[in-house]
Amino acid sequence: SASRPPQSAPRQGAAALDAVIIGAGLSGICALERLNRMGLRARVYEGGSEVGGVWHWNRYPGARVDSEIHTYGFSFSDALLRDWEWQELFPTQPDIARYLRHVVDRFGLRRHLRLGTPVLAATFDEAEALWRIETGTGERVTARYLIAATGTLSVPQLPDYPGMSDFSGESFHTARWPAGVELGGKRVGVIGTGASGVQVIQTIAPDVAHLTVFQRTPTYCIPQRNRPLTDADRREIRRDWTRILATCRESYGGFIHTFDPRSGLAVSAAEREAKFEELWQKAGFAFWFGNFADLMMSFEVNEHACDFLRRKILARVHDPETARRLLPSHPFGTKRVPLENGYYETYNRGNVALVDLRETPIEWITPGGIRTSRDEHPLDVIVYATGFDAGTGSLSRIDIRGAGGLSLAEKWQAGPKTFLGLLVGGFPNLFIVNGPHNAAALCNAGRCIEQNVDWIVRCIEWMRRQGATRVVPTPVAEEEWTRHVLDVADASVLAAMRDSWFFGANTPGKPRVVTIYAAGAREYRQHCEAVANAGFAGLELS
Ligand code: N01
Repeated sequence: SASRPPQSAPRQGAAALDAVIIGAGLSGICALERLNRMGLRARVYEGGSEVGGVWHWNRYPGARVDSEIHTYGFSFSDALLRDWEWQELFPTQPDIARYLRHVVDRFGLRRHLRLGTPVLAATFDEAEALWRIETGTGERVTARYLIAATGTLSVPQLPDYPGMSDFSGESFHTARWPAGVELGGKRVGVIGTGASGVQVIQTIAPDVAHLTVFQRTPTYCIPQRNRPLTDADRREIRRDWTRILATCRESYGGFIHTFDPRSGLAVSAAEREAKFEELWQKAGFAFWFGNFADLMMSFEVNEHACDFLRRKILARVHDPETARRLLPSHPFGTKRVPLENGYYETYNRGNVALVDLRETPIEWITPGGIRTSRDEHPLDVIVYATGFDAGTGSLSRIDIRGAGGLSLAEKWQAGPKTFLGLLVGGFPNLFIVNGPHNAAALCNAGRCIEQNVDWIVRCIEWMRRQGATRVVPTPVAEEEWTRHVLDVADASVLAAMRDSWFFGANTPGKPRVVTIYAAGAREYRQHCEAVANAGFAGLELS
């Protein structure tokens, strides 16, 4: 349980700022707004030239959100909800980036931002109980609390094929899409078929001369069923706002979808099929997070869902050979499920070809294209939709040093160790939003980020009430949470498929350790609340 408050008066006022927040994405903006509202002196450092985080960087054609937008935006202001008019159920990247800029301006947060200013290093000063922060522009500042809002998927991961730098056309990662790229009339290759690859493939196919998709592992994609929002929709959303938020709060993934409480084995085959079809017809992640309650725990139920989705793919793709290559074999949901709008039909186009890298791996990138073990594919543009150094990537690139000079990257070398994904042993006053061991990776980011920030704010308020200057999880608390995260993954269908960013698989040299908390957002929140309600059990104050 929490240690007793210190007897002597804490050192106060030594830090220039109360809090430094690293990153101005959804998490950083949310944390800034809350701390600012509390009256704390908080500042955000952001490497990008604008706010937005993933919505600033991921400017590839077709980038759009996978959460129903009214469940994704900030919930702290009724006025914001009333005034902002979303045009689509799943809006595009430019619309969401515009919304985030609007939030920053409307709530007077811009003066607390330093854009174009990446944080390079942060060192905990034990004598003063504060963080010393250094930025890429040479700024040095001190703060009592360091809030890492650095994102789960913010460091692009490129493959290391021989010859990549010799390619004579244009090549880039989806998350670093350059301005002014013209794809019309060009031969384009896309490597990777995760959520980014699927969005870019289905969007650019009609515009390019020829598109070659290089697929290593097929995934189950489910229909997004995006549509324009009407005035009636917007009225309904505003009217039902409280209920919508409550539903998200009690759901597995922070989405509007909630699991069917029945087991998928407690119903007849016909009922199961009817349920799958009903879910498949719905928008968003209904098929995932609105499915039978044991979808992610029972291999048998999961396989029924996989079989259903494989039949959908076979029915949509005309060429039987291409359809066969698109059929996944891993359990559903063990890789993040992309939402699609006509993705499978893209393969019925005359100008689109699918290369299966399991049959014919890429051998090298030539000046004129991509050479597999079988053919040379001539290309003008190569798009790397190859994902991110997920979970720990952004934090391990900052030189973060805790008590005794301990390096966070070194501490996490064999996999992350955290308490609730929010705090790290040996790193006092460091709070991580939406980091590893958090439910956020399988969650509707808007909702889970707010939950994280609420908890952090509550913890800081509690510290300040006690007159404490230092908070850190006990070794036992950290060990127990880390064990629990691993156990939950082992008990679910996730254990059967470790070739995904959930396990760091796409980043060479990374240990295959689960980085996500798979029990879901609701259970995660209950853990967080139990800790806070028990006087922040597991934390040590001084
Ligand atoms: O990245 P990924 P992403 N050679 O890691 C392949 C979120 N997101 O950018 O599966 C050949 O999922 C790799 O193949 P394999 C979302 O959480 C959200 O698409 O490893 N191929 C895979 O096909 C998502 O999960 C949204 O065998 C290589 C692909 O590249 C996360 O971001 C939109 C390769 C990488 O897929 C990441 O998605 C977009 C290699 N060397 C993203 N290395 C929305 O909400 C990797 N691949 C809408």
